[in-house]
Amino acid sequence: MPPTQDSEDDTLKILVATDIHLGYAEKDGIRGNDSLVSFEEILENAKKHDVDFILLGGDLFHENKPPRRIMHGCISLFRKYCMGDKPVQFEYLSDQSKDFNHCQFPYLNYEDPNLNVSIPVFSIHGNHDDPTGQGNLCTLDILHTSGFVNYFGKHTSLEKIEMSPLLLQKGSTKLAMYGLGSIRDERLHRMFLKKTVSMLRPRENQEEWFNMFVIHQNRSKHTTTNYIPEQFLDDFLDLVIWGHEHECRIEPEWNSVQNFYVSQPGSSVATSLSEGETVKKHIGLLQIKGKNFKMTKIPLETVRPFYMEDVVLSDTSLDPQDHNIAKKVEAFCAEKVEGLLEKAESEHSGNSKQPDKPLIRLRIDYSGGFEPFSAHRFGQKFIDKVANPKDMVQFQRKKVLATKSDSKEDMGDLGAIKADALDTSRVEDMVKDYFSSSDCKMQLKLLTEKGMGQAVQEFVDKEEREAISELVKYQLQKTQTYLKQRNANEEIIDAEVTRYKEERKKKKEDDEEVREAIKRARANRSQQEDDDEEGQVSPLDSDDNEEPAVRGRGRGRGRGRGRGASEPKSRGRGSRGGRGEGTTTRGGRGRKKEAVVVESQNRSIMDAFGATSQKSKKATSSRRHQMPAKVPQSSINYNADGPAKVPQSSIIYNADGPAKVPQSRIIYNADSTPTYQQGPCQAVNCTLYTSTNVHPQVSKGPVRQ
Ligand SMILES: [Mn+2]
Repeated sequence: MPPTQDSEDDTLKILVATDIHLGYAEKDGIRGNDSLVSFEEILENAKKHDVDFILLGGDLFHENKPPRRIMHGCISLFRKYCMGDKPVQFEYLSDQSKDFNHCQFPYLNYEDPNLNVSIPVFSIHGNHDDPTGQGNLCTLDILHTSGFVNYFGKHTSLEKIEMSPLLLQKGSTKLAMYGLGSIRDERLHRMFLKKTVSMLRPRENQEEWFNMFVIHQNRSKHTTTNYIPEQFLDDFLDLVIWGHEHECRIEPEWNSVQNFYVSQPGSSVATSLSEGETVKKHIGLLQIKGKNFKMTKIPLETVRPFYMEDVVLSDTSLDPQDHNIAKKVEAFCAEKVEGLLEKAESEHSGNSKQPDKPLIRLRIDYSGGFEPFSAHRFGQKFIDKVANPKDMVQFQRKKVLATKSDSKEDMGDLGAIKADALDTSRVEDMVKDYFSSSDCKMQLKLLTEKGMGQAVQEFVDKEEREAISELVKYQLQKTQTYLKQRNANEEIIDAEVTRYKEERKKKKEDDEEVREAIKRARANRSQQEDDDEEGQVSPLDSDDNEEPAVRGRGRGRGRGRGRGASEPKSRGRGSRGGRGEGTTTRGGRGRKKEAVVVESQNRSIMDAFGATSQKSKKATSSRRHQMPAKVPQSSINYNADGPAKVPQSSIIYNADGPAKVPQSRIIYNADSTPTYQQGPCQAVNCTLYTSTNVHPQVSKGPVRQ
């Protein structure tokens, strides 16, 4: 039933999306445009559904410094879909100059007389596109200043976060929208515990406001402190839009302890071949009327299909003793892939922009005497049919657990649990674990574990490719200088090195060292990027096309269940550097050289190590891979005459903002207590959620499934 005109006037319509990751696998000849294509679909939907505004929950960009082509694509799309004459239908009640005081133009883009905005976009930043460097800026600052986005939720104080909401009103509906851009989970966790995070509420007519919070943090428990429990959040909230986790759980989930709903839209592009990413991608049409809301799931039709299947060889009729077993195993797996390809064909959305070549991942458990086969050779067979021929298969073995019976079911479960636990680890923690639990030979003598962990994190999250090699170089240099000063001779050199390392650890010099290393890495990078302008293409760099295990998987992105594998400690140093094929040669079992195994569990770290050293060698040639020819910009029609309202050439910088900025009419009150009760509606599947005056008799079950 179409809503009546009356209710339209009172209903705020918001298009909700998070984790668009523009520029993911940007250099991949096949997948290079996936993120932009889906982004266009998202914006098309905003236009089609005639929303009041678009709300983005962080990680609009995959990289902190997105390539020019990606930034250009993004701006082109914003310009195509979000500019125009359509009037903005809601009122803004809070003080713009305060809400956006971190921005050069501290006011809303649609209130700028020089801009003609039809669909305002509100966004917080994520962990991939967070503010860094001089001026503490991020891509959203650029988009805010250029008038395409209203960037909110930037809190720079490390001691205290005080969130005041953006206050919007449409008809009788009043929305208080809180936002918090991504902060390192540990730090934010600590701040919550110290009670230094607070949310301000309008003092008057508190119960009339619908309170929504947009956050971009780990939601699932990784280690004890690197996630944000829902219980930390204020219970006066009605709805939390949770960004960062890539699995689509957009259907609002009722948290009966906190009495609010959580909706986790998930990403619009798969950035890892993990289970969470196989869930069908959606965005949401959020309608808020009074204290009620309705979240309508909109399936994304242009997302590249991704299928994953587990194969347990010992559960099949295959016999490991068979003299021809290697061939048979491979044929068996090829058949599985064919099956998935058929499925992909039959499930194609019909949208011409949805790519035909799916992502495929087979997780092959080869325990029970089977041998892995060459992932590379296997992938070659599907090079024309699959988007990721290089990393289709992942081999893993179940750990033999002495205490348990070897019933396969038991093993399966345990394996899964184990895998899950490992997957959710953060890179830093994994580095620390790796060095502290490995035997003496593996422990670091000269480098500090913490510094190394941070450098790896930087490599992963920001793709600061030189971070690790620069840290190594820098720490080495410092140690050499120290040894020279102390005239250390050969006999005492080991002891001196250890001593020096301990001293630095005590003085917490690693932090400073990492900063310095990253500074150097960045300097290197800009140098290389200049060199890249020469347009050289290095065939050696084809591994850039890989979805690297390290790319942005840290901090719980994608929930990466697929990464778990057994034998965490069994891999020697010889397994480094296997990033190129997404495979790793394992030593020690007399296996043929071509038997390659993807054991992803430590892979990201080890590959990061290996890849960095490779990168630094290669760096002088070129880091640019083939530029995909098909760029979605082609779908944008440029108008030679320009838009009707051509902006004036002279921009007047006005610190006070334009005259139209409404004065703050709202008085905030930090310690108000909510007086109303919220609860779920009766039927789980009913589309209309209400958040007031309903007793939560029907529990929607635990928040985490
Ligand atoms: Mn994220």
